[in-house]
Amino acid sequence: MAIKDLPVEECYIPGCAACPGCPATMALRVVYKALGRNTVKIIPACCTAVIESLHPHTSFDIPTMNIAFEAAAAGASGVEAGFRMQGKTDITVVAWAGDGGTYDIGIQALSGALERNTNFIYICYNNEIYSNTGIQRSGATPYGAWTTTTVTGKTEFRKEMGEIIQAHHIPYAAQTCIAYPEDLFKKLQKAKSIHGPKYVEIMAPCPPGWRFPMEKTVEMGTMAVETGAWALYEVENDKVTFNGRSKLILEGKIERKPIEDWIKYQGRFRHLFKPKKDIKRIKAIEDHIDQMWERYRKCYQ
Ligand SMILES: Cc1ncc(C[n+]2csc(CCOP(=O)(O)OP(=O)(O)O)c2C)c(N)n1
Ligand code: SF4
Repeated sequence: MAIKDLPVEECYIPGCAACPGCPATMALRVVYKALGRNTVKIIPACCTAVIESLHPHTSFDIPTMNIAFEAAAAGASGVEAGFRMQGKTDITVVAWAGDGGTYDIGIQALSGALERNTNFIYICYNNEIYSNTGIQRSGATPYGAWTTTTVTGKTEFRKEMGEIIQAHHIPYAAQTCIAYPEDLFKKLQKAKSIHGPKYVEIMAPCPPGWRFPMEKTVEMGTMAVETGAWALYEVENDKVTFNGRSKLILEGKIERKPIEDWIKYQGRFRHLFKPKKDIKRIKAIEDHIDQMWERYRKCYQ
C-alpha cells in the first residue's frame, strides 16, 4: 500500500495545538485513518492532551476521553467493559499515551489491562521524553541523551518495553515508526482485526525535545530504523516477524548504519561531540544497540 492509497477521510481536523513537525500529529492522522470513525480514544496527561486543543474546541473528530496520567489503560478497560455490557462490541477502544505514561507511570495499569485480556489497543507514541512538561527523562530516554533532568547526559540505558510487553503473551504487539506510515497503517488495521489486548509502539522523534529542525522529523525516524536504534517488528501469539529494513538487517542483507549518523544531528547528544568527541559514551550507545540485536537474533529466529 502507498500513502496515496490511504483513506482520504480525516478524523484529525484543523486547529491542533502541536509544535510544527510534531510526530504525534503525523501518527494520529494515520491511526485515525486505519481505525476509522467507530473508535473511542482514552488519552492521559501528555502532549496529545494539549494537541487536541482547548475545550470547547477540538482537533479530534472522534470521541475522546481525557484521564489522569497513570490511568490510560485502566480508563480504557472501563470504557471497553461499559460498551460490552451495552452489547456494543463493534467499537474500537484505544488508549493513546506517551512513553512517560507507558514505560513509567502507567505501566501498572497497562500490565493489568493486558493480563485481564481487555479487548483494546494500547498505543504508545514514544518520543523518548516527558515532552509536555518540558523535556524530562523517561524510562525510554536513551543513554547519553540530554534532558532537563539529565543535563550532562542520561547515565542509564532505556528499558526494553517490547520485552516487557511480550512477557504478557498477548495476541498482538508491534513496533513501528512515524517515518513508515504504511507500516503503521497496516499494523493498526491488523490490531483492530484481532480480539483481545493489542500493543503498538510508535517511534516519534520530537523536534524541540531532541533538538533538531522541525522539517527533519521523518528523516530522524528513518535514521532511527536504519541505524538499528529502533526496530520494526510485530509479534502475533509469541511469533515474532521483523518488517522492512529491520528484517533485512536481521537477515544480514544490509548493514546497520553507524549510530553516529543519527545522533550527531540531534542537539540532545551535542555534548558527545563537542568540545571533543566522547568516544567512550558513543561506543556504549553502539554496544547497547549491538546487544539488542543479539537478543533479537537469539530469541526471534
Ligand atoms: C500524577 C501526575 N504527575 C505528573 C503530571 C504532570 N505531567 C503531565 S504530562 C507529563 C509528561 C508526559 O510525558 P509522556 O507520557 O512521555 O508524554 P509526552 O508529554 O511526551 O507527550 C507530566 C509529567 C501529571 N499530570 N500527573
Ligand atoms: S513537544 Fe514534541 S511531541 Fe510534544 S507537541 Fe511538540 S513536537 Fe509534538
